[in-house]
Formats: sequence, structure tokens, C-alpha cells
Amino acid sequence: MPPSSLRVVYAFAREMHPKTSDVFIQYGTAGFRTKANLLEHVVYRMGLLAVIRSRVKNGRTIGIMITASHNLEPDNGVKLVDPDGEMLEQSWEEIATRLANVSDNDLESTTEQVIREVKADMSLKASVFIGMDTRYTSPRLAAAASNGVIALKGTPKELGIVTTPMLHFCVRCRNDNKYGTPTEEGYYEKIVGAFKNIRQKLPVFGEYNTTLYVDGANGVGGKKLNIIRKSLDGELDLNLYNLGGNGGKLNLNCGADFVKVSQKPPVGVEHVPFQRVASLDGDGDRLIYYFLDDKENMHLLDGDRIATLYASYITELLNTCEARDLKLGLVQTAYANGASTKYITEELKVPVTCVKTGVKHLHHAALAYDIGVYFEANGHGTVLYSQNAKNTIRKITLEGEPEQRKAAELLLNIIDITNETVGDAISDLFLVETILCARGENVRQWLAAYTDLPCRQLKVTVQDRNAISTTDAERQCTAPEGLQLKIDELVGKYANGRAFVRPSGTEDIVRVYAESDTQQEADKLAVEVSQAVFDLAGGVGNRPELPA
Ligand code: G16
Repeated sequence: MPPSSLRVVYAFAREMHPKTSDVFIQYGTAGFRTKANLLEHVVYRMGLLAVIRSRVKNGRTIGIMITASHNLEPDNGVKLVDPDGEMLEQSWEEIATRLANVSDNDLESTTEQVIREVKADMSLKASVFIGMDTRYTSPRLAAAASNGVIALKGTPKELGIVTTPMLHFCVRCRNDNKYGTPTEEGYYEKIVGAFKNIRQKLPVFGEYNTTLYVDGANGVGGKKLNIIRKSLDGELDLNLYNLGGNGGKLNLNCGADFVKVSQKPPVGVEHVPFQRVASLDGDGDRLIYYFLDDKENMHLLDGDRIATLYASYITELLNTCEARDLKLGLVQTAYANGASTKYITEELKVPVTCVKTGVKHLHHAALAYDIGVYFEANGHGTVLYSQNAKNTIRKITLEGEPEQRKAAELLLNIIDITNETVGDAISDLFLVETILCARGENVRQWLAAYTDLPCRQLKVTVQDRNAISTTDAERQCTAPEGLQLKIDELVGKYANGRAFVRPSGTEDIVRVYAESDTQQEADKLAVEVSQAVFDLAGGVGNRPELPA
């Protein structure tokens, strides 16, 4: 494409998606996230970038997802998905940030510069899949993304309202038809189909029962489960709540993030003692379980629990099929409960890697294992199987002893239930249900594996969250000066104390995490660390205080 045709890039920007704000915006933990009304020009420009990326990848399909996931309704966001369904290559995040922030007048020349820099062959075809969540601002933003694609003569395909993991899945399938069919139906066929298949092999027994309550966070995940529910022939009895009707607001007092952070049950869900409840987030990429006991105390089964459930069950199957050469490992972040890490390393004897927050970091680290289980405590995670692992397991289904074959066949079904492109609440839900069913376990038995250390997460608003820098997978703080010393001093006062702080990549705040021997102490430590952040990093508003 000769540079003169880039005029249209400017024309579209000026006429339809002008940059109306000078607020600097950065490609963060999961793309750009901010108030929806500040995003239209950013999303248009991501349409341009997706086309360039597709051409650099020889015309393979790139994904654009319009969502602010766990954030509240007024926010929105956009992120790019690479051809294998994984997050955008990190080195392109700086390019995305540059393109998002230039003025309309400089957009044409910056686009041209990027094309040269990344050596995109603009004569190639380019294909971009666009998905969106249920936010009322999403259709307008999806249209802006589409215009960006058209401006550079790429071919956009709008998938409409889908969960974030469905978009990742479709992108992968479009580029690798062995993975599945690149449609929502193709997703159900593969993931739900494999679950139904496995249920034929694993009869319900023991303490497991097929009733599952689900909190849909008033988002897209619940809506999709409502479609799936109709095709389940009693394999799972889904009671769905918070599906977006009756004035329920997206992620407001419900959903996986609310449940995990506040450690409270969501509104809008009927509660029966010891009934397991699965809570999804707004775009269906996170999953948390919980139950209330007969005294209405809440028991959380978070991402760490799901990861340990997966790791222990897959290890069991690998042992049965004697595929002991396959190296299974687990990837966590600093948010992982200390008790979970201890249980994984000391009891399950599975190696653990700790990385920075952001599924892209976990995904990358998980690739180092034959089978890499990765999970953030917030319920975001999946399992990756190397080609070697898949080949070995497949071979056992053909050549193994009867018991080995059976275990290997189960593993193949489990691989099919798994959305390997990214953490996926729906796929994870079917995997958890499969494992609990296989073990004949109820939620109390699942919870009994280990006891969580009490913990607390808080948010602190500061003038500039980037004033906080961290190292050692975010476990140590390098700026502002003196903050880490203060944290060490505070932590030293508590039995089994641990705390860290980090700037959020999806909200304009600093996150604080603390754990200790009792809930009261964890709460106190979290507030004291928040006060240190407030004092040393330019806190805004009211200084954090312990509730009276
Ligand atoms: C996104 C990321 C997650 C991350 C979360 C919070 O989740 O995909 O990896 O843990 O944001 O990030 P931060 O603490 O930097 O704000 P989601 O579900 O919002 O896409």
C-alpha cells in the first residue's frame, strides 16, 4: 500500500473518531482501560494496529476485544490478541501506547513510521476478529475498531457479544483449524462437548452432586452459560443468578472480583448452606468458587484452590498412565496465598514459579513446563499442554495397559475442555466440576486440602500510581524511597506476616496485599501498609484507617 493511501487514516480519525482528550493512556496489564468516553480514538487506532500486526504475521488473524472485564460499567477497554490466541507480544505494547497518544495531526505519520519500524508488508491481506462484552458503550467502540481495520484495508469480522476467552479461542481456531472451529458454536462443540463426553465415563458418586449455583456478574459469561444450560442433559444442573436483568449492574456487588476482594457473597444469589457457588467476572475470564456454611460464614475457593485441584488431579492421572517424564509445574503471582504455595511444594511436590501480575506473564512462564498450570488468586488461569505432552498422552491411549489407557483418555478429554489460549471461566468451571465429580467430592472436602492464611486486599488512591516501582515479581518495592523499609518494619510485627504493594495496571490505584495468622491481624497489617503508601507515595483523599 503506497503511503499516500494512509490519508484515509487521518480522514477517519478527524471525521469519526477524533482524539478529544489529552490524558495520557498506557497499554497496561490487560490493554487500555479507562472511562469509556475517553476510549473511542484509542480503539480506532487499535484497529489500525491490529491490521499492521496481522500483516507482520503474514495475514494471520488478530483479535480485538472490547471489555473492561472486572471493572464497573462506566469503564471500558480494548486489548489485542495475537494469532495463537495469546495476549499481544509485549514489545508491541509500547507501539500501542505511542499510537494511542499521538495527536490526530500526527496519526498518519506515526502510522507510517510504525509500518516501517515493524516492516509490515502492506500489500498482504489482513484479518481481524472483533468481540465485545455487554457494556452499553461496547457496540460504539467495536464500530470504531472496525473502522480502524477498514482504514488500512484489512477485513474485520465482528463476533458480537462474546466472552473474552471465546474471542481468544476463535482467533486461535481461525489460524489453526486443528484447534477447533472459529465460532461461538465451535467453542461450545469443543469445550462443552468434551465435558459431556467425560461425564459418560465418570458416573456421579460419593459426595458430589450435580447442582451448581452460578453468579454471572450481570455480564456476558452468565448469558452464555444460559445457552449452554439448555444443552446439558442433566450432567450439570445450573442455577443461574445475576444474568443482567432486574436492574442488576455489571460487576456491582457481584462477580468474581467482588467476591474475592471483599470476601463477601454477591448480592442477587440465593444461598443454601454448603451449596457450591461459582462466581464469574464481567467478561467471563475469571472464576471463583465459594460456599456459606450453616452459620453463614463464607468459605472461598479461589484461583489458588482451582490451581491446586487441577495440579493434583492431573498429577494423579499422569501417575496412573505412568507418564512420569512429563514435567508438570504451577505458576502463581505474589497474591497467591502462602498456604497454597506451601501445600503445592511440600505436599504435591510440584515446582512453583512466581511471576508478575498479568496473565501474559503467567502464560509465558507456564510454557516452560510440559504441562503448565497457571492461576492468579483472583481466579484467572488455565492449563497449557506442550505438543510433547499431547503426543505422549495420545500414544498411551493407543499402546498402554487398560488402566493407563483409561487415564490417558480422561486426560485427552480434559485437554479438550481446557481453553489453552487464556484463563476462561466457562472452561474452568467445567474442569472443576469434572474433577470434583471424578473424586466424588463436595466443597468441604475440596476445602480441606489446606487452610488459607487470612489475607486482605486494599486499594489506595495516589497522585501518580507510577511513582511506585517494584521488583522480584512485585514482592519488593524499589520506589518511592523508604516504602519497602517501612513495609518490612510493619510486616516484622506480625506472625506469618507478608505484605506487598503494586500499581494496578487496570485501575488508577495502588493495590495493597497483606496476610497474617488471623483475619484481624491481616486487616490491621493491610491498613498500616496502606497508610505507608498514602504517606510516602502522595495519597489522595482520606488517609486509610482501620474500621472502628
Ligand atoms: C486483568 C488481568 C489480570 C490481572 C487483573 C488485575 O484481569 O488480565 O491478569 O490480575 O487485570 O490487574 P491489576 O491488579 O494490574 O489491576 P481482568 O479480569 O480485569 O482482565
